[in-house]
Amino acid sequence: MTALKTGLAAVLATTALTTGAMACEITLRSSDTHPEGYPTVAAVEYMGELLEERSDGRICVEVYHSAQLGQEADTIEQTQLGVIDLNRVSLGPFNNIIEATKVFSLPYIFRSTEHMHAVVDGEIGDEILAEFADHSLIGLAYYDGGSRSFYNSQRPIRSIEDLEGLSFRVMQSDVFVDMVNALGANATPMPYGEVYSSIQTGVIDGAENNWPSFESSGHYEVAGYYTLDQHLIVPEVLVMSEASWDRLTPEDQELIRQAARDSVPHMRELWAEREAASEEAVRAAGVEVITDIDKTPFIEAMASVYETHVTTDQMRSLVERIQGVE
Ligand code: GTR
Repeated sequence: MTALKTGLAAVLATTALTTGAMACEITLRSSDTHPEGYPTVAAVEYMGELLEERSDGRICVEVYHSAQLGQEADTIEQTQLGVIDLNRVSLGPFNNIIEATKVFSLPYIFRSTEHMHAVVDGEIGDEILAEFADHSLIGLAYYDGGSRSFYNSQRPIRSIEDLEGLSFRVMQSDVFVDMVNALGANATPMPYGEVYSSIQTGVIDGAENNWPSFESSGHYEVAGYYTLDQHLIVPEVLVMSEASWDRLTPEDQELIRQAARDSVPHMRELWAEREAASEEAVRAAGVEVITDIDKTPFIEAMASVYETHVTTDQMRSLVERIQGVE
């Protein structure tokens, strides 16, 4: 925490949402764990360009990529406090804070990326975004996060049996801990930034993620087996600090909301390109990719995760409605 504070203090020399800085009257500081050029980083930069143009240069966005402002769970707290204005994160780290976000983090809840798009672009997506308001945050938009699969340093995983005894890092969410344990493996929640060295030193055997993250994090260098079981399609989310939001006029709030929405189609294009490029790079590096996998036992093993986490009427109804979306 002290290290985090020192790091943040160094980067954020002044308070958030400064006025009068350079040509911009309002500068929104945005956090992202991914490096420059990653689709989420590029999408928020694009949103900033739209905003600057539409506000005649008054409103600007500065993206602090590569976890410069901290690991996701910490940056979420900082955003709730108003130290960080905008934050692009996975929905996963919100699971333990906002119960309804769990519904998009349930294994195999979405049949495909198209199904996920239909859900988040519709009224269910809006309902979940509205939930952030009770937690000092404004939900602005959903971004793509591909599908997540297991990778490890030990052996090719071709069935659930092969997972037994291996330890996998998961995002800090009880849903993901229960998911990995239900498959007979051991879950270790830890920040993204610690995964590479933890696999390298044998603290854990592997982790799970999408193609672009597997590639850009370099995890493929230390985990040579990637099994496309595609257990999760977790959307990413762009949120704003309510404290920063409340300091803006309704007109400027609307500009931000609209620019965030308008960055989504661009983000989806960038994502599709990067997914293909990352897959090519990882395969070229010699990673063994296991694609001939029967997902049925994986899906069946998830029943206990649903039993544990889908316990309220709200959650049950959300699951049913999601399944009913074409
Ligand atoms: C990535 C996601 C990040 C972060 C990371 C993780 O796919 O884009 O926001 O959540 O996974 O596993 O921590």
